[in-house]
Amino acid sequence: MNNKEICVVGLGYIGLPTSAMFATHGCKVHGVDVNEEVVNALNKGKIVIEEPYLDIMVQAAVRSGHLKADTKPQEADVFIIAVPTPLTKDKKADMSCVISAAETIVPYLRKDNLVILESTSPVGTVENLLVPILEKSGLKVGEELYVGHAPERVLPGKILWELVHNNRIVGGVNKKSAEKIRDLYRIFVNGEIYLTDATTAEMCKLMENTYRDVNIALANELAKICEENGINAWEVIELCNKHPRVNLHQPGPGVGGHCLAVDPWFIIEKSPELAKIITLSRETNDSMPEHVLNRIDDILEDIEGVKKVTILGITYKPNVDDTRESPILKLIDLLEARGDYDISVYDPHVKTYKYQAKDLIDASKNSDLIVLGVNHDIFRDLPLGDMGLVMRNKNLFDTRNFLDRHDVEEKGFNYWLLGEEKKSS
Ligand code: SAJ
Repeated sequence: MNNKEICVVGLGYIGLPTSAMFATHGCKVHGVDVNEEVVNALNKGKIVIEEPYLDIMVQAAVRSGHLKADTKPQEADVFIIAVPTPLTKDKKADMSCVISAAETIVPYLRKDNLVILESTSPVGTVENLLVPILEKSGLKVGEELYVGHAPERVLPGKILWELVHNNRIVGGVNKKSAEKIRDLYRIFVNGEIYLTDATTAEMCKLMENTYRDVNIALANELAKICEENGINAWEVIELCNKHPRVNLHQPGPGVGGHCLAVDPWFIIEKSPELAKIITLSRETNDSMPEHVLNRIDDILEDIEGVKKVTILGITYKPNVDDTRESPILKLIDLLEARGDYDISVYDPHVKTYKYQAKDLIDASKNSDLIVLGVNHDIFRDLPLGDMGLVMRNKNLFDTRNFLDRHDVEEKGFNYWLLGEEKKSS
């Protein structure tokens, strides 16, 4: 089994780690990407994305001769499609990459091949979109060509660990397809592998991220309600979660990333009339940057003229360099649109950004308010004493309940918290 030849189409956040995993477990992996920069870098043992330890693993795989890349597929035992499925402007799944990936592999398909879709996709994609394209090979799907869906479940920042240890769901167009996919992933997966049909696997993947999105929306709604009622939402959550069957999530400035903010729309697209809670949750989470803006307006309402806001952290979650769908970038757009805010930003994880200051002191100069947007570890011990010296007004708004209120207040700041009464304590 470990000497399989595998062709992986799409060398991004999922395709590349998966390729490296198979290659370092003895398989011969032929990676395919439309981006020549990615292909050339990979053939030199280099990567263009940031993920802990992935560079070392890719280098080892390329050096051993088990991993190489090209812009075209080649014949193999297994084909894995791991291309993006982004949202269009009107919140529909853009399946163009899956379609073109499937079409490019058709000429290379042989009897007894296995084709696996890893990309997160709307329900019915394997049966109604992928299979009809693969049938152009002349092979009978389910008998001569095995097909299924093996959605990834890994958390950016922990991808390599989670690829090995997470449980996986594998859905085939028939039982034999699912079993073949399971046997393949067994090469490196230590977690359980559960078999089902392809359509159920598609729905499972979408629902996992939707579950999280809906629960975060509930926490964000609680935060707004607590603000109105003079209660601290974070204390409510902590105490409620002492109940053995309650697991309230964390409120925040919104939900970002390429998964939670996207996948629920694939369900809404198919069943708009029925997906009521899911739609409302998406809207609730998308409303959070504006809610944060309103809080900023309130905090600074007594200041005449242009006000300066310093934003710490612009990524979609802590300790990553990824800004896709970041709610803090949406907040910055809203501040810009107001017209009477000067903005400075400090995020050491992001190399270039228009308002990026050179350090925390530079970012704080003449500022009226520090907004803690992302709870990066590096912000745990802020030099608030020094920052306060160069600020015009010493206000701090914590959108993540991350900083120590007493420490902030001891340094002479007014402390404001998302999910708590609007007045400073
Ligand atoms: N967030 C909150 N409150 C919370 C938890 C998260 O506001 O209580 C926000 C974060 O700040 C961030 C966003 O949600 O903006 C998403 O972060 P995340 O770490 O929850 O998820 P992702 O998007 O990085 O990865 C998710 C994971 N899915 C689940 O945990 C169900 C991952 O396992 C999936 O593989 C990935 O989506 C994917 O590719 O689908």
